[in-house]
Amino acid sequence: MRVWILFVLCLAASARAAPAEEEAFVEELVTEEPVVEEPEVGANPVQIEVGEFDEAIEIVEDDAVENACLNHHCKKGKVCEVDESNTPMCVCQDPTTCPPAEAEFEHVCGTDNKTYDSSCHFFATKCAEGTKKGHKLHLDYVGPCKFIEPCVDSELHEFPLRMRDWLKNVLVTLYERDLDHNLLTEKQKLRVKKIYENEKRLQAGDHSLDLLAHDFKKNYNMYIFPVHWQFGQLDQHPADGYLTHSELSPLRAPLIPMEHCTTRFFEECDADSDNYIALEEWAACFGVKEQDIDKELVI
Ligand SMILES: *[C@@H]1O[C@H](CO)[C@@H](O)[C@H](O)[C@H]1NC(C)=O
Ligand SMILES: [Ca+2]
Ligand SMILES: [Ca+2]
Repeated sequence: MRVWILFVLCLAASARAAPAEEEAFVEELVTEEPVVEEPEVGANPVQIEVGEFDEAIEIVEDDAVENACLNHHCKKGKVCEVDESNTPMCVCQDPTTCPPAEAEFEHVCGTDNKTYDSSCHFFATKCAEGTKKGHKLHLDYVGPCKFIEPCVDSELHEFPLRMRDWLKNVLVTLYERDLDHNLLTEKQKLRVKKIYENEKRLQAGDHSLDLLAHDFKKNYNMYIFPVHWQFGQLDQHPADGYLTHSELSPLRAPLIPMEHCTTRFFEECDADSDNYIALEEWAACFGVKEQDIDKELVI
């Protein structure tokens, strides 16, 4: 549980810091070199063509190349290159140009159940595959691929019990720490204040599933906002009321190795199987009643 909480603290902080990143995934979790701006030595055709003695020209062209790509942002898996007329464009990154992974935790597992050295290697491969076959390769989870136990029905029902309790605790923790960090907006703070100050609130701890189920019935109202809040945290690329696979990734990918029901839970959450999780589907998965689903709470 503790790991979960730390993890979402990071998530919340980074979501507020960089709300407009294109690929929603782990940029924050797997630290990566900013690969975009600096072309590899030797990979730049201009440098190769320039003769030994044309040093002055080389410098001028080099500057121009750098500048053209400087403010040209490419999404994950792509790098900026310039064509003959010095126009910057994003092309698939060669996976061999990715920095080598230094530890196993940098590995990621794709939905093809193949282990990739790092998310850089993964996204570079995904980019290349996309143009070849158009098949949908996604990042599945953080860490090397491993055997994940099938999730049985009884376990599946436990997942939302823990997750709801955890979301509520995460918000209360954010609220407590907010003085220094500005982790919540004013609107969010008003909502969490009510939960925080409620004396009947179940304090954070390792609770039995029976107690969690009982508390959900008794203090149902306290869980409505946390469920909406998490949806809003994820629904940002774009914020359209639907979660795509990559929007869900920041939550899902680190969770799968710890909670083997994660995949099945989110699959079944997409009740109409259109590959998007709508707010209504999300809320229903977490036991929020239809009449309590409120777009205004996604703040
Ligand atoms: C995925 O790969 C891991 C490790 O190579 C293996 O143990 C596991 O059974 C595979 N899972 C599936 C669904 O094939
Ligand atoms: Ca969205
Ligand atoms: Ca759906």
